[in-house]
Amino acid sequence: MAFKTGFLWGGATAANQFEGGYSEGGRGLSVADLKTGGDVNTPRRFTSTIEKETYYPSHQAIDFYHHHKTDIELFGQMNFNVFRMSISWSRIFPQGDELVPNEAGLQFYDAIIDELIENGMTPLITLSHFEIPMGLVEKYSGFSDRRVIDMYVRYAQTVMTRYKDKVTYWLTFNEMNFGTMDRGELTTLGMNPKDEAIYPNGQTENEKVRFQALHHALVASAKVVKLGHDINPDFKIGCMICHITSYPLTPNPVDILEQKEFDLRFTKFVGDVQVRGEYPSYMTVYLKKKDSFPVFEAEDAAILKAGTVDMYTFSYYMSVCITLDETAAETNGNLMGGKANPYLESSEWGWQIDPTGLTYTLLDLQDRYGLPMMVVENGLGFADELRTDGTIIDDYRIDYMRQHICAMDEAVEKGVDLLGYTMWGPIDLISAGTGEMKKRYGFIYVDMNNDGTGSLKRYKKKSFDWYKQVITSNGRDL
Ligand code: P53
Repeated sequence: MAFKTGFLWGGATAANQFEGGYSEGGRGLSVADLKTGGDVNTPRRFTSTIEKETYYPSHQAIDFYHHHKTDIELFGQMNFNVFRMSISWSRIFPQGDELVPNEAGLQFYDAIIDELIENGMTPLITLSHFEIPMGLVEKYSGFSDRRVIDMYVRYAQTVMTRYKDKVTYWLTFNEMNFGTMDRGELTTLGMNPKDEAIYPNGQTENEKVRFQALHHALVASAKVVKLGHDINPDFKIGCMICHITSYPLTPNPVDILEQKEFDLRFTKFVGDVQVRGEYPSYMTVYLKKKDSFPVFEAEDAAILKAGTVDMYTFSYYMSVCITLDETAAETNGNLMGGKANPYLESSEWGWQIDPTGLTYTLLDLQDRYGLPMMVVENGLGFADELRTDGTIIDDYRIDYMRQHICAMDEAVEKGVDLLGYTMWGPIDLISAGTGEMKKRYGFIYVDMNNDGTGSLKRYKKKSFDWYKQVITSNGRDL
């Protein structure tokens, strides 16, 4: 087995899917608090104000807010040495444009970070995981307004300074490449669907403004990488890319080319900017042709160059097939739009399980960037069953993870520089895609239903002891 000594093993979470306590401790509303529940066939809705009779999963989430001490102890029992979490921006700057942070919000994270460290974990912090304060959405339409760069930088400066001696690993934005798709404009970039200046006459998408907003977020990310290094030169700051690995469905050269373009425009573009510090020509030309290339201020090129990341981190759940053949079969409910691969099985949510694709992806990324990497999300969403005797026998999850850990091992054997692995949702939490509770990833079961009812009691699944043994043996005992 090839994992290096000190390899980081743990789990990953996001505040809006996990924390709850949405109105406690002076916290302001975030965009995630206005997203309703849904399911594999029903998209989540965004409501501009909170509707009385509607259930919003982020408000309580799994109530880590009131369970953090015991939840963190459970992670410690599995011997995690890293824990990925996000800070809720609106807990620190409730409206987003204040000059002074909310001390109660900072004190909440003081406690969390200290508990993690006491339980043997180094924190890995995402500054923005699918959320932005609603104040910034309403007043500025998020990153479409250049002034929001400074607000993000102020927020980052506040937390990076406060935790400079306790936190080494930081990620600027979660899966920022969703900003290249019309799905990313609200959660990541904060563009207000009610903004008539962006969406006149009932228009629901505005590519030109979206790429301008994404550009501002890329500038903000680069500024924060530079700032972080000034605050503590030992900081390791990463990009975080939704790595949808794709294959051509057939050897027809037109499919090969189509796949290449999907890979570059959706999967690689944002990471290319964050690693290399400039826009790649394939994207510049593509956007200019569509009149969607963003306005660069005089200093932007230099900012992007000065703020390149130290590590490449990404999520990996599945792969998809790409073809020009519109009649090719799709996978059920898969929001990514790729086609079905006849060699792979899918989860209930249509995500095609592909461990070999993880080895392939790590080799591809090593070759492209030569940077240290971390797989910061991976896992299997499954409708687990809590038996009457309080057990959950999740052998399917153990199988999924075993195969993906073997795939990482193979990549490391082949020369990939892998720093760590934080599987998604070590404790069951709210699904980002569907807002359901039913799509569970954890080693720890949370007794809660899709509508938020349930005791919130925590139960260890069979995979709990299995993962502990994996960590204790540094990936040898699978
Ligand atoms: P859920 C789609 C495709 C790949 C990753 O997703 C994705 C998504 C968004 O649904 O997001 C990441 O909960 C994201 C997490 C999210 C996790 O994948 O839809 O960073 O917030 O929960 C799993 O099953």
